[in-house]
Amino acid sequence: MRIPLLAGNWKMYKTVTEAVEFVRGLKEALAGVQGVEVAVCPPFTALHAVTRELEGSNIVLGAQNMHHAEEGAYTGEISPVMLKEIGCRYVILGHSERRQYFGESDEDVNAKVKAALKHGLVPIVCVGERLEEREAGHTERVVGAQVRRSLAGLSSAELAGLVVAYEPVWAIGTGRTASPEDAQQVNAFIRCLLAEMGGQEAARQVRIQYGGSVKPENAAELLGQPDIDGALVGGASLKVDSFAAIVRAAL
Ligand code: G2H
Repeated sequence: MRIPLLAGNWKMYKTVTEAVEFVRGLKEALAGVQGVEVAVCPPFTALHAVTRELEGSNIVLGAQNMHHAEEGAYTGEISPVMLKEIGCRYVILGHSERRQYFGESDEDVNAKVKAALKHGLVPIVCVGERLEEREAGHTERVVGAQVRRSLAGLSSAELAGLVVAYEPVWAIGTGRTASPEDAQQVNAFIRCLLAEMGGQEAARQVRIQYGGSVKPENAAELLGQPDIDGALVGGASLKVDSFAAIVRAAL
């Protein structure tokens, strides 16, 4: 039985003040909710304030990126040790915006995934094809290569414990969502691939989210698919009402 994970990826939104106010509202909106796991992934600057605000609640903390090294002369970077210390449970890795704007490769993502696991963080590993790749019929080839390379060299137990987020690039922040059937098809394909890589048991346990313009209106249908184990939510996670409605759609 896989517990769905609803994670809010705030991207570069919310000051510390706004983050604290938001989390207070979300705690209230989700009080008593059970059977799903809820995470918020604020910008680095708000992690400390949010972790304090989340104490004693049923909401957990995630980060949006990290460096693979424990420490070092890497100006502007944040390490897994720092994220762990501040109370993060999850870290989003290889988001398409990181790949597109900051040149992250599957090999970079792989190094980060290994570092996250080593330090007890659960990676949310993002994969997804571009519009032209989908239209050319290359979705499985592209997503398959991303999964194989980003998760290379992991044990079955490590594969079983992480989270994969399928986020078709053409559906991110565009208002266009993959149909529930299309998303299910790719998530099922990813699960099959993970069975090849880590065995049936690992594939049965691993959680595979969908991400890309998830909103209250489409969440229930997406989350109702057998291989969609939650959502990585961007825009709609920035308002308490819409994020809480998406969480409730998973119940
Ligand atoms: C995809 C998603 C969150 P949005 O980037 O990871 O954002 O829901 O705004 O498409």
